[in-house]
Amino acid sequence: RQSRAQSVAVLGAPFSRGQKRGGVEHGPKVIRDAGLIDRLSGLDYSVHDFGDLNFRHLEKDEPYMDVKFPRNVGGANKMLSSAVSRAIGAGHTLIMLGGDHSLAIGSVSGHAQQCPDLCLIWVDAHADVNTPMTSPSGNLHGQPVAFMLKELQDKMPDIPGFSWTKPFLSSRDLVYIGLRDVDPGEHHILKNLGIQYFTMRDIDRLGIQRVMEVTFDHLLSRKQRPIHLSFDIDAFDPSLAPATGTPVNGGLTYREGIYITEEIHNTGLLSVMDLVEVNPVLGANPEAVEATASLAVDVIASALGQTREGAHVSIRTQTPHL
Ligand code: 6HN
Ligand code: MN
Ligand code: MN
Ligand code: MN
Repeated sequence: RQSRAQSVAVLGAPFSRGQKRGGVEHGPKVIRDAGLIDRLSGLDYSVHDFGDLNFRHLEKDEPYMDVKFPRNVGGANKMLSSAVSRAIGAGHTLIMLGGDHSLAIGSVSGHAQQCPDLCLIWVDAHADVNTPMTSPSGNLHGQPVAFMLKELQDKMPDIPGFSWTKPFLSSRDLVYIGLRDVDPGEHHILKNLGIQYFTMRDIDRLGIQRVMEVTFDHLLSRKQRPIHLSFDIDAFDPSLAPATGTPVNGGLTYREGIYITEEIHNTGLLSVMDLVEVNPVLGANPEAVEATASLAVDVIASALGQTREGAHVSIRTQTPHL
């Protein structure tokens, strides 16, 4: 039906300084423990597990304005950016396991180094487009998109740790899905820049099928190009994904989430997927953690072609039992 990259790389980014709660750095481990690599191998890919990045922790990292841990976040993302760029340059489809969502700065920018014409689909309860001036928390996981957008260049101060990166994305090359907790400054940016977004209310009104149709129409109708999918597990309803730092009621159902990733797979254009904000320390019990991690595995597998209708391996050679 569509061409499939033969090679998927998995890269862990155990990092939590984009917000204040410990534990999200264990995301890569619990997602792997939930069986990610076997699931992807079962989909007929050659899977390259690149392991986890080894981020250097900087002791001295005073806030800049209200921005917390700027040098740690900047340094980790610089490292992630080159790792992502290398993996894409080597021809892999890449799955980046976070870690908190500040990691999208490095992931998307590294991807853009290799694929300057990429488009970005951001599945999240939050818009993550605060600037240091609009941020209510000072947490960088609420700000990654502001670092990417060319249109916000003059709104972004020079933050220590970020001299390596420049805005590279146009606001028309971005679509949000799942929003339901948008800060006033973010709402102003979304409206002012005319960004295409679908809140949970929009999903209620239009249905997820129509939402995906309009998403692809917006991003791909002029030309086919690589897709970066940045998937925050808190896009799902907290009943499905409880082990996460900033849960918001009224999120995606399991079927809506899987439909999003199935449709993205069906474009044949998925190039990088981030799966972020799984925090095992915040699960009320082991079952809550397992449910969240196994949901993460399900959406990743679905983005890479696992179907609900089933599939059979194509018959390449005549074998005696056939
Ligand atoms: N995330 N809008 C809030 C803030 O602090 O800027 C929450 C951000 C959440 C970020 O979930 O990746
Ligand atoms: Mn997010
Ligand atoms: Mn979020
Ligand atoms: Mn196959």
